[in-house]
Amino acid sequence: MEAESVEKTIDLAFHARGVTRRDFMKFCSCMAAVLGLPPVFATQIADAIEMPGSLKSSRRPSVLWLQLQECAGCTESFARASNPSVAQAVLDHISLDYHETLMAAAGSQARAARKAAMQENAGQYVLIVEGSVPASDGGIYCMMGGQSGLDLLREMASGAAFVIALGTCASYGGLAAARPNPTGAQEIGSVLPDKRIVRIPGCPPLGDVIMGTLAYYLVFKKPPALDEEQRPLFAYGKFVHEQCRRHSHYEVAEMCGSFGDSGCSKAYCLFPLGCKGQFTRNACTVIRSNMSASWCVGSGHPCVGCSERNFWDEFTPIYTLRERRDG
Ligand code: FSX
Ligand code: F3S
Repeated sequence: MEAESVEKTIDLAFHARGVTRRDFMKFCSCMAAVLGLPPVFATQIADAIEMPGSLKSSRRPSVLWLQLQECAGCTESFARASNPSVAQAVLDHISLDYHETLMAAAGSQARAARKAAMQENAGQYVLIVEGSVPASDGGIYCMMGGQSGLDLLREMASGAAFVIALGTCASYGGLAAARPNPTGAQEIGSVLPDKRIVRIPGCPPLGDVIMGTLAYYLVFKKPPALDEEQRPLFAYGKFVHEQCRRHSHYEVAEMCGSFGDSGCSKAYCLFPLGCKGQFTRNACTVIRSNMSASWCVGSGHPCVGCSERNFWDEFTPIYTLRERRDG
């Protein structure tokens, strides 16, 4: 694409969503902060999204978003990132070529757009997968246009440069894989053994963590640093409990005893009500959800551990205690 048309495309994408240059730069600064990068990287993120200089002649990176067995919460969360208009404009600009919930096309038109994007960007596109893959009985529990989600996932992953398992369902199987798992739901990695997959768990995951991971990939052409579970360290490096504002109450045993009691009104620790923040790695305390409005514990509800493997089976019933750790 020529330099001038690249500039026009991003201007149009921003204009259509009422996004100013100032909004965009603020968004890039926020992404740098989310990623734990020094402020100077905001310019690099802006450059990578706009593709200036020598990169102006390159194609816009294509993103394909596949929804399997899930509730669309990951998409909702993304749409409620801290600055959704800018995030959406950036996605428009970097070419979100297939997303059944967000795209205007449906049915055969959507499938045609997906096929065209896969062919034109073979080996180069980013694949974001939301939802677990039902593998029992040949994959018949999730069919799209006559094709099983299992087949579609394999087909779409084969040409992807970078695969993101978005949400706890895609990362670990999630709700559909909880006992007794009637559809044989699995994490996507189990049917893509040859692909390196970045996990962004959470039910739903944090919108800014999704965008931050994409922004990092655009700048550095590789995924951010990952932990042993292939989760970005910038978001999953610490336990919720370590950064919780109620931690000081935990340390002196100032606890809520029941919902609505005097401890709750003083925002004491929710551990006796089943808080799983000690066992859960995520950045909710810092990044938060719903346009940075709040997060579970901030709203007075115990952390349910939604970003951990098997949390539906192992962390339930929700309002029951788990063994206490030191610290
Ligand atoms: Fe829902 Fe996504 Fe949970 Fe799963 O988020 S919020 S059930 S992680 O795949 O849509
Ligand atoms: Fe920790 Fe949850 Fe209390 S995160 S500080 S146990 S409210």
